[in-house]
Amino acid sequence: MMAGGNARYVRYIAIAIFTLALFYFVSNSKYDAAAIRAGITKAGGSTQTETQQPPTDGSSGDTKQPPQQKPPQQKPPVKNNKDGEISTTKKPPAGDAKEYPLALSPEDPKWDVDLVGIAPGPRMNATFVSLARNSDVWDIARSIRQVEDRFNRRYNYDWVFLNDKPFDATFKKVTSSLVSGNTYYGEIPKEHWSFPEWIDQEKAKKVREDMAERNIIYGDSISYRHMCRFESGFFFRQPLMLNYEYYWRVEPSIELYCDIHYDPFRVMAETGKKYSFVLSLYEYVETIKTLWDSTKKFMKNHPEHIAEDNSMGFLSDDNGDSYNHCHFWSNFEIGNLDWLRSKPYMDYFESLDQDGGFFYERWGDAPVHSIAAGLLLNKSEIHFFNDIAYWHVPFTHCPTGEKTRLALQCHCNPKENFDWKGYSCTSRFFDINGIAKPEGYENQQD
Ligand SMILES: Nc1nc2c(ncn2[C@@H]2O[C@H](COP(=O)(O)OP(=O)(O)OP(=O)(O)O)[C@@H](O)[C@H]2O)c(=O)[nH]1
Ligand SMILES: [Mg+2]
Repeated sequence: MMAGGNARYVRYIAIAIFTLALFYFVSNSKYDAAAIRAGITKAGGSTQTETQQPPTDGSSGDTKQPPQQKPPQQKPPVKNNKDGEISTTKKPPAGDAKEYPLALSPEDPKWDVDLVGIAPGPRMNATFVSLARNSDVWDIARSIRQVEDRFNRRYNYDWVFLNDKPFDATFKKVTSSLVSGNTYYGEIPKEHWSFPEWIDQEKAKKVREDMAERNIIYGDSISYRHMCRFESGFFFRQPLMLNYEYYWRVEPSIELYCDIHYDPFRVMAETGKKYSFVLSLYEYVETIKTLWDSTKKFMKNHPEHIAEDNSMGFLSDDNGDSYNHCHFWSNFEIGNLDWLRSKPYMDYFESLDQDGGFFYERWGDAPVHSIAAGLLLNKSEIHFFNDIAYWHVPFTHCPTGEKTRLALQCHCNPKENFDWKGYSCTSRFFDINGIAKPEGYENQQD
């Protein structure tokens, strides 16, 4: 009994020693492996762990995935450094040279593999839209490149081009090569780009001559007037536009200064917005002398169209008696086409069109859209996109707040931000909506 008991103790001790030895070797070998891997990474080579991750933004096959499919993690981690500023840690892409051969010309394999990473998530029924002449081709090309680089290369929304003349082959070739979505080209019918029969041609001519004498910008232009009327009442009714619910208007020679990280169309759809802007200002009074009188007449004739919680406070300082000339700058707009096609908007446009101010004055589509949005929509349906940094000669919207600008990799000069300067109406928009102004706005007032 005693001898059997001793043998058991010896066996227990032997097992314990063996287990300890095993644990020692295993833990030691783990330590070695970690140290070696760290050494390789520093030298710039690849490791097992890294090659299992996606090589770079939008690796091969990504472009063919439906947008709903979740793509690999694409953003490098963002972290705060010692000073609390945002910094982005960027690693060189992993993958060996054999798997990713240098592609120096379009004929080489994998030429366009790394350029486009498709954003996950749903797409809205939306399109970009540009009214342009054939001669605008290089200016619109510049705009498209900006929009694609900062946003659409990851979303691939369509682009509709409209013109009062047929687009030529160069225009189509250049623009379709730049747009990542489908491109469509529409010719505007004559009735949407001409004088309505009720316009007194003599009277209209005298106005143009008078405005030319007084050096009112575009005052003597007939085509500019057709353009303003078309943008006010017809672009959303073109057959190509009937396919869509949301639009984003893009003009030639604009700039986008920051990455757009989310889908603005989706913001519109999911938060019930119908109209949006990035810049607002006072209209040149000489061009819209009787626009408010016409608007008041419309309000009287159609009280049923005026929204209960409207933005009259943005448009008027005396509760609607007179217009303060504030408007959203319509060379940028993201909006809902169904709203523009709705009875309230159409009744407003037709009432203005009958009054003839597109030709007897020089009413712009910006005040027309703005007054319509201000009166026919509830406040909650109008959105200010602080994140979309934008320039159209001569004004800049550069997001207020350094944190935002760094995170969005903006390249605009914050000093040029127009938002809080005296001639902007954006401050008023914040006030009537009870939105707190962003930190630092006081330093950008002049
Ligand atoms: N097809 C066509 N498009 C036009 C015509 N006139 C203007 N446009 C377009 O209408 C939009 C507004 O015209 P712009 O000339 O940019 O007018 P603006 O923005 O008031 O003035 P700018 O300071 O010159 O930009 C742009 O997208 C132009 O390309 C025209 O006669 N035909
Ligand atoms: Mg323009």
